[in-house]
Amino acid sequence: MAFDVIRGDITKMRVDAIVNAANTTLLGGGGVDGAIHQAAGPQLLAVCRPLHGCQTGEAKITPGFKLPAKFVIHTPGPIWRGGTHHEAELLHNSYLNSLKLAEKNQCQSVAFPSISTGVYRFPLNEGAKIAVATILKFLKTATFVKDVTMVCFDEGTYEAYLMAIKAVG
Ligand code: AR6
Repeated sequence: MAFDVIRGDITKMRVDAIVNAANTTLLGGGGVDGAIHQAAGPQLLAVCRPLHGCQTGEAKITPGFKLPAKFVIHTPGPIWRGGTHHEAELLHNSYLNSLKLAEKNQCQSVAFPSISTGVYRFPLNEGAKIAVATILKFLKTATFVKDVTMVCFDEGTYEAYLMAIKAVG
C-alpha cells in the first residue's frame, strides 16, 4: 500500500482511475473538470449526459476515453458556505465514495485532485487534512485499491498536503 503526494497534472496520470472534482450536473466546467474533459475528448461528455448528474459527496464512474487513465470517477465536492452546511462531512464523503467506487471496479491505482479547494473555496489546509485522513483510513481495509496519489497542481496545494500528512499521518 502506498500513498503519495506529487505536483503535476492529473490528466497525465497513467492509473486505473483519476477522480474529477466535478459539479452536480456532471456536464463539465472549468478547473480540473475542464482539463479532464478536454483531455478525454467529447465522448466523456456524451456518457456523462445520461447519468443525469450526481449529488454532492456522491460519485459516478465512466471510462477515461483518450486519457491514459482507464476510468474517471466524478464527484462533486461541497461549495464552501462558511463551514456550517456540512461541508466537512460532504468533502469526506466525496473522497470515501470515490474510493469505494474504485474498489468496486477493482482499481489498484487511483489519483485525486484537491477536491473543492479551488473554485469551491473549501479552506485548503482543512480540506487537505480531510483528504489525507480519509484516504489513509480507507487504504488500511481496501482489497483492490493499493496506490493512491494526490496530484497537486500548484505549489501551495502541494505544501498543504505535505503538512496534512505530518498532522494526520
Ligand atoms: N490536475 C490536477 N489538479 C488540477 C488541475 C489538473 N489538471 N487543474 C486544476 N487543478 P477546481 P473545485 C486543481 O476549481 O474547487 C469546476 O468548474 C486546482 O488548482 O478545479 O472542486 C467544476 O465543474 C485546485 O487545487 O475544483 C465545478 O463547478 C483543485 O484542482 C467546480 O469547478 C480543485 O480546483 C469545482 O470546484
